[in-house]
Amino acid sequence: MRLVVVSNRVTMPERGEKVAAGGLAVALRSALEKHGGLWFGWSGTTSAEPSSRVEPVRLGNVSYAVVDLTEAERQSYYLGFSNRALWPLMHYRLGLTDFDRSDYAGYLGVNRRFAKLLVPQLKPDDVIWIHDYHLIPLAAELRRRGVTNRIGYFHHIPWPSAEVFGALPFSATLISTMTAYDLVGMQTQTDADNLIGGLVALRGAHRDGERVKAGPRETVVRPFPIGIDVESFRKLAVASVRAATQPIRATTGPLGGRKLVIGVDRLDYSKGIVQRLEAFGQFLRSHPEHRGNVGLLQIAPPSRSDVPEYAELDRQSDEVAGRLNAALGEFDWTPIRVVKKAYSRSALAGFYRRAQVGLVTPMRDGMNLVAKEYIAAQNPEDPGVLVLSRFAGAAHQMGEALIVNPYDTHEVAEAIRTALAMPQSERVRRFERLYATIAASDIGWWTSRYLAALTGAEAADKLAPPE
Ligand code: ADQ
Repeated sequence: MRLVVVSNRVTMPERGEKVAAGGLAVALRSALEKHGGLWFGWSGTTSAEPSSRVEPVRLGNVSYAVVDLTEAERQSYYLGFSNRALWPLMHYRLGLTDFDRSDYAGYLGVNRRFAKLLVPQLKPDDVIWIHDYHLIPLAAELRRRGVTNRIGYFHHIPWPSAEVFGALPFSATLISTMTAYDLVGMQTQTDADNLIGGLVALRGAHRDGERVKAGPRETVVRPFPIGIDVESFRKLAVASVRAATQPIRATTGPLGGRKLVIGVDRLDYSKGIVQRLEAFGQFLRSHPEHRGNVGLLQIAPPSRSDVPEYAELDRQSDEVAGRLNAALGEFDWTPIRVVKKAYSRSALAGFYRRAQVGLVTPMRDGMNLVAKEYIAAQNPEDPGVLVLSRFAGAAHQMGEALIVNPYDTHEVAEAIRTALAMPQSERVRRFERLYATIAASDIGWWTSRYLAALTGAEAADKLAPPE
């Protein structure tokens, strides 16, 4: 078999594009190298004319085929329907959803064009693996053009209940395109149940366990919780903890004596950054004995800055951090540092290892890889404590973290206090279980388990997620 991966963005090594070590792009690339394959998607750039054909570039065992979008397509398909309608909707933020019919038309148009350009590249025994919400209708478009290959989809973000999803105009039409897939992978069982529930409620589909049928094809919907490359991230953390100490002195004090609480997220409203800053302020107000002894380092590189809701969040996080620092800081201690830039994997790994508390408190998140990275980076003899939102997919696997409701500022504040006071023996006990879980379901396990299910190579009972 040959593997064909389709994703919104394609990172091409020959363009010198950086791929996060251990990240999804690396895992997909290594699966492609193993099987030999094609990676198809948007180049990330726009051009005046839409691409009318693609010319794959072969590098080693993998060919890359990229399509340029027009600026109008970037606006409607990417910024508009994907990121102002589907993203907030899938994260249960109906109030932020901006539905525009012309954006929806642009979204369908790009999916149609992707299908048209991909079909001539396909071979009869190709297995096609499509990624994420930008490309939901792609399999239906490929089927319309006569493609009968196995086609799988993985949804990286949450899938809401039918009640929420049904608020989207054309929701029944869009959800029914999911039945063009042979296999749909979700991050959690809840997401899988929500999608199946939506197909039953909005399309009258028939459900039999993980199998759902609304037309000629039966689709399997199953959770495949995504992981990280635990072993290489652990090594990175060991190697870079010393180098990380110098740049974070501003938060930990000149002698490094202060404790460090860390948050790392793309600047996105789903990540609960503003609520987290408020919770840290609440913690310092309720427990003044900690003032001067602990600092929060929030790393938050801006993303999707062209979308107005993201620009507003940028402003809001500055405002809240400034207000709390002015109210609670001292001449020699700044409680919160917000740093809005991306760091190398090794710098991040070192920061995680230096932090006594990892604060991962999204309001809603598909999985959240930062939770797994934080655990992978810890020193097993003296590990830090993970405070984790119950609304992150990761909470379904990582129950030994301190699980919190991110909407409850008081609860998050108390969890920070508990984490800072936790005895070493309990920290070690929790860490060991968490590490074992993320190591057993790392990124290599995820890729091979998904592909085994898609190609029908492994018996279903061998594919159960680890406890
Ligand atoms: P994201 O929403 O991007 O991913 P997440 O899973 O946390 O969220 O992954 C973010 C990645 O970016 C992590 O690897 C993190 O280390 C990195 N990162 C964050 N800030 C950084 C910084 N300042 N510098 C460098 N790197 C930084 C989507 C879904 C998630 C799902 C993933 C994978 O929203 O729920 O877990 O896909 O499926």
